[in-house]
Amino acid sequence: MDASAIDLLEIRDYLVELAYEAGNMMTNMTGKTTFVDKANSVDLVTETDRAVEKLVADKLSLKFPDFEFMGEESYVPGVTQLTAKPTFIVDPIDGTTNFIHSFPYACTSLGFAVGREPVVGVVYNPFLKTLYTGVKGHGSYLNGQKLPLRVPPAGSELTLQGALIAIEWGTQRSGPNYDCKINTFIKLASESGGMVHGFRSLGSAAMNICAVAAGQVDAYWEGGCYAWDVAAGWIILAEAGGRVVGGNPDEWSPEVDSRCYFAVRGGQGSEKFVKDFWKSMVGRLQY
Ligand code: LIP
Repeated sequence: MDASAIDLLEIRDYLVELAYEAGNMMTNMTGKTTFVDKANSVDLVTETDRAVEKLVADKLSLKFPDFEFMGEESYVPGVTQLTAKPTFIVDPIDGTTNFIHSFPYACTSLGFAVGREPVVGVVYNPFLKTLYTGVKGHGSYLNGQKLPLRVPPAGSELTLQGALIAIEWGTQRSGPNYDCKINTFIKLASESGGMVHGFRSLGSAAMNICAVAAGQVDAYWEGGCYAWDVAAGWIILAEAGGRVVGGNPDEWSPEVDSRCYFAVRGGQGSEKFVKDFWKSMVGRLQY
């Protein structure tokens, strides 16, 4: 089914309703819920993650029974596959570690893709009450304000040296991917390397991408997260004039489930910025 045959604005409006319901569950439970490890002691899941995903999945299957669903907590490695069918791609709580610590950068990330392309995104942080929405061809907004919020001065170029870049440690804390990230962070920050303005780590892929869409962060680089972490933010960023390219060099059109991403805001010089970033990488990410 082609996206043009689907009422994307109806999808957005319903996802906004679900986001507010999920947000109420999150604010009621933050700091109180138990949690368990998944891959290791920094890859966490709570009963609220699971409860929110069940609420969202059940309501979506009733409302849109012909569409597929992919969620973080029901994903089965090697079994669950993202097809070209219209699919909701959901992270019930993105920033679970923040949620556990009551650090207010946790959100629910509700994406919708057709032909494996994100076309609707809703990201809601109930702690800061920030609702990001994006629909293909209809722009993207933060609490009703059109994105990007920050537009750099005319004539200014996007360059590594002036960039604020969102990064994440992720859950792999040893091995070649970890080494690639750490050594690339050092090179980007160093006087002889990128001498970037700084790094920010919001602890949520979705919040990082939305900060890029708002123009408040220039880029976000991560390897190891999943389609549900980025699908909603992907279209929110695209509708704000930015784009997601690969987290490894020369990957200009990554798949939403490629697990290696470099999200970049719109602006003059962005293509050279991407190439300069890729040149600064120490090694490649492999997921
Ligand atoms: C998180 C991502 C983040 C990544 C973390 C974790 P979760 O998702 O948003 O970018 O660095 O390891 O995967 O687990 O909070 O939904």
